[in-house]
Amino acid sequence: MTESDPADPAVAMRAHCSGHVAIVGRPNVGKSTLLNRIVGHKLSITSDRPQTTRHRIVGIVTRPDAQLVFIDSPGYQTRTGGAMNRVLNRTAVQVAQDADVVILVCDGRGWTAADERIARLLPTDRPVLLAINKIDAVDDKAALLPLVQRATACRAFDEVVPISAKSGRQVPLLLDLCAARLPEGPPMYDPDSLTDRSERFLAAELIREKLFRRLGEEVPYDSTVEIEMYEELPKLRRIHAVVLVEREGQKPIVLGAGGERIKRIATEARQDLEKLLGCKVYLELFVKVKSGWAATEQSLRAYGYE
Ligand SMILES: Nc1nc2c(ncn2[C@@H]2O[C@H](COP(=O)(O)OP(=O)(O)OP(=O)(O)O)[C@@H](O)[C@H]2O)c(=O)[nH]1
Ligand SMILES: [Mg+2]
Repeated sequence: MTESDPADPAVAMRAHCSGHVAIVGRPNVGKSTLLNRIVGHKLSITSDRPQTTRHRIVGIVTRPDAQLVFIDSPGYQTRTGGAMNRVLNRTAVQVAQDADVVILVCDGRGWTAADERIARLLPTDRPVLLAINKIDAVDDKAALLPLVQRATACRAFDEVVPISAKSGRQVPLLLDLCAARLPEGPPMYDPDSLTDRSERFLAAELIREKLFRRLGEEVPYDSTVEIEMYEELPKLRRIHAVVLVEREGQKPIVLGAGGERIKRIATEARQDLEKLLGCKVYLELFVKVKSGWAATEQSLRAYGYE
C-alpha cells in the first residue's frame, strides 16, 4: 500500500496537484459505494438495483499534497431506452470527457459485453484506471486473471487495481494512483468541502435511496423526489418532501398499509440525513401522482435531471 505520507521527502517535494477523477462503469458495479468509501461519507446513494444514481455526484478529498475531485456518474446503459436513459448516458459520457483521470469500475465476478462497450467509449487521451471491484465476493482469485485479459484486450489501462469498495481494501492505493496522475495546481474547493451539492439535493437523494431499497420492481424507476420546503435553522432542518409517482395505482404501494411504508422510508432517510449533516432533522414526506414527469427530456430538466 502506498498511502501518501506528507513526512516523506518525495511527497513533500512534489508540487501540489488537483483535478477531476471520473468514476464510470455499467450499472450496479459499485461506483457510488466507491465514492462514499473514498470520501468517508454517504454522499451518493446506493442500492442493489441497477440505475440507482441519476446525477453526477461530486466527492472531494483534500490532502496535503493534492485535492482530488471525484465524480460519480449514472451507470452507463447499453440497451436503448427512453428519455431517462438518454439523459443518464449523456451524463456518464460527459463525466469521463471532463475528467483528468478516469476510473472504470467493473465487477470482479465477471467482465461483460456491457463493460466492453463502455471501455471502448472512454477517452484515449488521458489516464484510465481499471478498478476491479467486489473482490471480497470473489472466492477464487485466480479467476481475476482471465477477466484482466479480456478487459485489457479491448483497451489499454494505466493501472489495474483489484479493490473492495465495501471493505475498503486497496482503496487507498487507488486514491494514490489517481493523485499521482493529476496535473499540478492549487485546490479548487475549500479544504473543508465534501461536495458541491446542496443539503436540499442530498436530502432528496437520501429519500430516493429508500424508495430503491424499500419498493419492488418498477415503482422506484417511476418515481422522483421533490423538496417543497427546506428550512435551515441552527442545529435543525425542517423539510417537507414529496415522492412523485407516475400512476395512481403506485400511490398505495409507496404508502403501505396504514401508511407504514412511507413512515419507514421517512425515518430511514431522516436518520441518514442527521448523520450526514450532524444536526436534528424533521422530515415530513408525502406522495403525489404526477404522470409524465419522466416522459421527455424537457420534463426531466424541470425535475433537476441535467
Ligand atoms: N460484495 C460487494 N458488494 C459491493 C461492493 N461495492 C458495492 N457493492 C454492492 O453492489 C450494489 C451496487 O452498488 P452501487 O454503489 O449502488 O453501484 P453503482 O455502480 O453506483 O450502481 P448505479 O448507480 O445503479 O449505476 C450494492 O448492493 C452495493 O452494496 C463490494 O466491494 N463488495
Ligand atoms: Mg450509483
